Amino acid sequence: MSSRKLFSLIFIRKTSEILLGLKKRGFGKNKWNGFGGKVEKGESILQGAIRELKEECGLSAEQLKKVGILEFEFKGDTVLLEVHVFETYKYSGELIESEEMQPKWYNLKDIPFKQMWPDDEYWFPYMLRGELFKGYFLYRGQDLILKYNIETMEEL
Ligand code: 6OG
Repeated sequence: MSSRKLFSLIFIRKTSEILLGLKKRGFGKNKWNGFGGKVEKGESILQGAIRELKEECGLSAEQLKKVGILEFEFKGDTVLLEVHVFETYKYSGELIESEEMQPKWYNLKDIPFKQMWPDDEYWFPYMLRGELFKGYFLYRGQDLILKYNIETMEEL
């Protein structure tokens, strides 16, 4: 029996920059990623996304748009991660470093893929082109992608 865990992943955008956070602890430690985390019981995925963004970098998102859904499996592990990816160009509040994340704006030309989850290099181009996407990745450990598939979607 496999079980599914729901996560949010949020990217704040400017025309030529994207806000990433260096994860300081836990799953994905020392990798740059968007902000986000587990969706808790009793909240929607969107509510979870807004909560995590605020907790991890101090910003309040307005008009979060869902741009992708990613599924991750790890060989030998029955848990399937379902990650809902959001972006927004509209936000308020003051950017802060939290116990979990050290935020930094990156120019779109300088995204640090070598210090990110290996899957990001595959699906970021869809997000940056403004296409909606669904992706599936099978990992062995946390560094090697054994199999993957990405498709563009009309709607999510
Ligand atoms: P917490 O452990 O902080 O949530 N996440 C991934 N993001 C990418 N780009 N690739 C992966 O490949 C990921 N697996 C998980 C979802 C973990 C955060 O990390 C994301 C959450 O935003 C395996 O609660």
